[in-house]
Formats: sequence, structure tokens, C-alpha cells
Amino acid sequence: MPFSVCMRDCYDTCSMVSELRNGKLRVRGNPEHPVTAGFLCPKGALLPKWFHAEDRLKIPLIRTGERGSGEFREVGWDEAIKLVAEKLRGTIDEHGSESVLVYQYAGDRGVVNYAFPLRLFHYLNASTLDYGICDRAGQEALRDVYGTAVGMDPEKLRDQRLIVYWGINAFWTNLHGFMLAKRYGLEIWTVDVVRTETARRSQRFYQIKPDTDALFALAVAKVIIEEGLYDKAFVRGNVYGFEEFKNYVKTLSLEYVSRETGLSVEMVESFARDFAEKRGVIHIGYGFQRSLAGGEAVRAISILPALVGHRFGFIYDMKTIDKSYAEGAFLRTKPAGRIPQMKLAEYIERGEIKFLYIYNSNPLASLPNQNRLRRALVENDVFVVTHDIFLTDTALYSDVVLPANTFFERLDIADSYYHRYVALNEPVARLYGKSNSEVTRLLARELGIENPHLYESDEDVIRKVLEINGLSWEELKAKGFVKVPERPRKWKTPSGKIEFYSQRAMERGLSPFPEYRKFEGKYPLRLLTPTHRMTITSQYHNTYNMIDPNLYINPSDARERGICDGDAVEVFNDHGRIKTKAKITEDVPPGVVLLYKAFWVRLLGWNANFLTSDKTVEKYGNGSAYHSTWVDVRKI
Ligand SMILES: Nc1nc2c(c(=O)[nH]1)N[C@H]1C(S)=C(S)[C@@H](COP(=O)(O)OP(=O)(O)OC[C@H]3O[C@@H](n4cnc5c(=O)[nH]c(N)nc54)[C@H](O)[C@@H]3O)O[C@H]1N2
Ligand SMILES: Nc1nc2c(c(=O)[nH]1)N[C@H]1C(S)=C(S)[C@@H](COP(=O)(O)OP(=O)(O)OC[C@H]3O[C@@H](n4cnc5c(=O)[nH]c(N)nc54)[C@H](O)[C@@H]3O)O[C@H]1N2
Ligand SMILES: [Mo]
Repeated sequence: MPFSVCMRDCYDTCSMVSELRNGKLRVRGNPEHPVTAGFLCPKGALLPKWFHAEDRLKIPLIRTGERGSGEFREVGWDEAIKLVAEKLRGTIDEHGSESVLVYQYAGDRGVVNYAFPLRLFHYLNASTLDYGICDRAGQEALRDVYGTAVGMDPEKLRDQRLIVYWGINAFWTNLHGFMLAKRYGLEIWTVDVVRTETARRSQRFYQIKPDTDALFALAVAKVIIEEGLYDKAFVRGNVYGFEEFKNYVKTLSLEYVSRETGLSVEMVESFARDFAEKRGVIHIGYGFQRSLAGGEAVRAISILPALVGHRFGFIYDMKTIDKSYAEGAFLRTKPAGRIPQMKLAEYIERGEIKFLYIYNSNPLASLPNQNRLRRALVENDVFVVTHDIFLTDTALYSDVVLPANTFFERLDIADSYYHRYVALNEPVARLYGKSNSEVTRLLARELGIENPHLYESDEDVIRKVLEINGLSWEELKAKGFVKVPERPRKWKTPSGKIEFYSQRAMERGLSPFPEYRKFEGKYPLRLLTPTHRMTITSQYHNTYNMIDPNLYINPSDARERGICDGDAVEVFNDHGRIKTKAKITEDVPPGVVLLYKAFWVRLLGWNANFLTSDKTVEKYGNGSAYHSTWVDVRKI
């Protein structure tokens, strides 16, 4: 039976065993894979429904009506590819290669299907993205402190006693990681603004006010240091700037910390004492760092595991293999114009993008400030091509729509940003559409390009990537996965140590110590838009039909506005307004409301990203700041 990999943008990257029985796909978790451990999450278990979905795109489309009207005509592949190639060539001739932007993300994480199309755009010297949508601020913050965002191999949790889920709803977003921690018998704590499913399943829950994480972490560090609970030998040998940091936290008043964070002084102290005693590991979430306070918060939190003697006592990112061969940046003859992902609308408005090629992403659901983005697309001269499995909101706004196939229909491999396994994905059956690499080859041929790198087969690319990384194709074929061994690592910071006093941060004009800063908006309620249990960002909304459109609001905020449970409400700010239903709950604290992220406007009529802020965390790589959004709510 073929091995598959769930290619979703998710920590777990599960290995699966698939089967086609009477033309119907069946999937199960690979029982041999140490992290997948033979079970799938509720989304993964429904993958056959996604694969066989009636509404999958089957035939290429060319726009006939107004942009966004949904009026298209169906055409053959030849005609569609010819038009795309013609426009691509025309745009480059008229406006230069930088005016072409390839916009992609992790809709499919297969090494070939993620990277191969980039070969074409590198060959053409087109602009590429400077990614900022997801985990960027934290990446920069961890590089400031450790020189890398790659933390602990989660299988090493086996020897640990405590894991803190800080700003991550792991039970929903990293279920196999959560179960791993459970199997290893770790104590689990959660730090979150919202009483999530993960919080409910934790031994301790620290319900913190938004944006105050840096302050909480600094206070915990203060207590650990001043009570002498830190690992003195480790700190002496491995930390740069400890004395300066100690002086920095000295002046912090725990009463002030308590008022700001909403946690009592006793809670701060017991966190510090027990964390030090149990030598805790921290899984630093992606979700919570998507705010203006995100970078500073990750910097402060990441100091705690080092204080108790861990070399890399955090979990954030994992990079096991070098995938650059698949992407082929070596095909460029000019350095890439990099466009900050979060500033797509701005660059279109400025007339800098004339041709947009989108695959593996649904930016008209996932990017913030959708009114601005849609206006930019309608009002400016930009040719948009989208390659997707479904007629998404992005596809609706495109000039050409190309049907993609799914990972069940092709060969690929995938690594994980959480664990150290690379897994094999074999084709099970073919239904509709073409893979990302197939479309790339068709476009290259139509453009008359002769370079052999654009015609390399998927298997050859995979074998070469494995060879570069010293991994065995035979072992992968036999087991469906291989573990990438860990090499000894040093801290690649300017001092060669863990920097509590960060020289790299100073070079960007930041304080050498993490800082707590307050942010306020024009409207009274903070809008959080975290992940939903049954979707991966915008995916599966159409196929599983299990979304939750409620606005979650605290009883006190509801009462103030005369809102009862189930009432129709309008949520609004200067970016936009949406109408939905209120759900009253103590799970969100006063002053905070919650909508789940990035549903399809086409199906629901709205999307939280009509409200979210497109500001970025500038000094942290222009990372996104979705959670730095303020709104008000009224009953309608
Ligand atoms: N089911 C499911 N799984 C997914 C995804 C999905 O859409 N659905 N998406 C995948 C992707 S792309 C990603 S990046 C990851 C994201 O995985 P997570 O990091 O788990 O994602 P979020 O739910 O966005 O954010 C986590 C938590 O941050 C909290 N939070 C918000 N502001 C603050 C704050 O100021 N302080 C603290 N301490 N907490 C705060 C939110 O309440 C939320 O519970 O999940 C991946 N896995
Ligand atoms: N409000 C708010 N918005 C957010 C966030 C938030 O916390 N709050 N989180 C952000 C985060 S963390 C992320 S990572 C982004 C993700 O945002 P996106 O990158 O837009 O991710 P998805 O919504 O998963 O969309 C992926 C698309 O790829 C398509 N696809 C899947 N497989 C293939 C394939 O093999 N080939 C092709 N051509 N297409 C394929 C899917 O059908 C889907 O339409 O969203 C961000 N948006
Ligand atoms: Mo993400």
C-alpha cells in the first residue's frame, strides 16, 4: 500500500498509509512513525472527502466578467498555458522581470510541489516573497538570542518533566506533539489569553492579558535569578550579558507585573520556582507572536529555558534538510527583488507588480485588510494567475485559474517544522488537475526555455535532494520515513553564546534587552483571530463544512452592549465590518473578542481578515500583526 504524507501547513507532517478500494480513498496514520503513532487528527481522517470533493477544479478558466464577478469561460490546458506564457513574456518586455511576482506559501509542503515552480521564476529573474505571514517575528527574535530559531527535537521531551505551551493551542494545531508529551508523561502548562482546549487539558493555565507576555517572562526571570534558582554553571559558561540582564530585571515590580498581566504575584512566583525546579521546556507558539508585541515577547520567553540550563530548551522551528536544490535559486542571473509578503496590497497600489502568479496559497482569505487588497487588485493593472485545487476567493479574483491536483496524485517528500522525520508520499490515484511541477514544465516549454533544470522529473529532484542530505532513498521507500540525525550545534550569535544582551537586536535599533511595550487601538475590544479546529487556515472550509462563525465575547462586554447569546451582531473598525452571531463565554476575558481565522468569503459572506490590521512588526522582518486589531461590536 502506498505511503502518503499529509502535506498541510501543520506542525505534525503525518505519515499515512493509503489505499484505493473500489475507487474510494482510505487513509490511516502510519503506526510505525514515532510522531504520527498510528492515528490522524480529525481533519486528516477526513482527507478522502477532500480528495473526492465534487467541487474540485477540473478545467482551466479564463475570466470573462469583472474581476471578482465569478464569470469565466472554460478552456483547454493549451489555451490557458498559452495565454499565461504570452502575458508573462509581454509583462517582462514592457515592465521588466521585477514586475512579475510569484506568491506562494505552504498550502502543500511537499519539497517538489512547494519549490519547483520557483525554478521558473528564478530563471526569469522575477520577484519573490520575503515571507512574513506566519512565524517571522519569532524567527528573528530567536536568532537574536540563540542565533537560530531551531530548537529541541521533540522526541527529546522523553527525558523532560515539564512542557509549557506558550501562546499555542497545541491540542488543535499540534495534536501529535501534544500526545507525544502526554505519552512521555510530562506535566503540561499553558499560557494563553483564551481558555483553549489545550488550556483545559493542562495541569496549570496562566490566563494572561494580550501583549503582556514579555513582561510576564521578564518577571519570571527576575524571580529565578533573585532567588538563586538558575543553573549557575551553565549560565557562566554559555550566556552573554547575564549581569547586565540581571540589573535590567532588578527594577521590575511584581505588583506592576501583576496589574498588567492579570496574573497574581503568587502565580508569577510559583511559575518561576516550579519551572526552575522542573527545568521546563517551552513550546513557543506561532499564533501569539503575530502581534506588534510578538518579537519582544519571544525574545523574553526564550531566555527562560537557558536560565534553567537548557542549551536549546525551546521548540519553535525545525530545519532538518537543505531543500535549496529543488528551488533552484542558482538559475537567477540577477539578485531577487524581495517583496514583503504582508505588503502585497501596497506594492500593487504602487504599480510595482504587474503579473502575479499564485500557487499553494489563498491570499484573498489569509492576508489582512482584505478591503484594501481587493481594491488594489480591482483598481490596478495586474494580471493574476492562480493555480489551486478549488475555486477559492483568490481564484475568483484571477484572470486565469489552473486546476491543481492533490498530494494523493503524485510523488513527493516532506520534512516537518516540528519533528526530525522526512516522509515519502507516493501517488495513489489520479483524478483531476496538474501538479505544481507539471504546470511549471508546461509554462517553461511554452516560453521556449531550454534549460534542463526546468524539465527535471519529480523523482530526480527528490533523489538529488536526498543525496545532498545524505539520506537513503531505499530506506525511505521501505519504511515511508527516515529520521534526520542531529549534528552538534553552536550558537551562531555575535558572541558565540546565548545572548541575554542581544547585539543583533541592537544593530536593528532595538534595546539589547526584550522590552514590554503597550499598544492601543482606536476601538475598545481586542480582536483575536486564531486557528480553527477543522480547517488549516482557509482549507477544508468548503469540503468539511464544519466551521464555527461565532463571535466569542465575554459576558461583561456583551452586557454593556445589550447583547444576548445567539444575537446577530456587527463587528467593525476602520478597515471594515462583518455581520455574524454572538456567543457569550467566559473563555475569552473582558476586553477581548474572538473570530476564527480565514474562512471563505464566497461561502460565508465574510472573513475575519476584513477587520485585521496589515501593520507589520517592522524590526522583526515585517512579521504579521493580525492580533493587533481593535474593533467594536453592536447588536443588530
Ligand atoms: N487545526 C488547525 N491546525 C493548524 C492550523 C489551522 O488553521 N488549524 N494552522 C497551522 C498554522 S499555519 C500555524 S502557523 C499553526 C498555528 O498554531 P497556534 O500557534 O496554536 O495558532 P493560533 O491558534 O493562531 O494561536 C495560538 C494561541 O495564541 C493565543 N494568543 C493570542 N494573543 C496572545 C497573547 O498576546 N499572548 C498569549 N500568551 N497568547 C495569545 C490565542 O488565544 C491562541 O489560542 O497551526 C498550524 N496548525
Ligand atoms: N486573521 C488571521 N489570518 C491569518 C492568520 C491568523 O492567525 N489570523 N494566520 C496566518 C498564517 S499563520 C498562515 S501560515 C497563513 C496561511 O495562508 P495561506 O497560505 O493562504 O494558506 P491556506 O489557507 O492553507 O491556503 C492554501 C491554498 O493552497 C491550495 N493548495 C493545497 N494544495 C495545493 C497544491 O498541491 N497545489 C496548489 N497549486 N495549490 C494547493 C489550497 O487549496 C488553498 O487554497 O494565513 C495567515 N492568516
Ligand atoms: Mo502559519
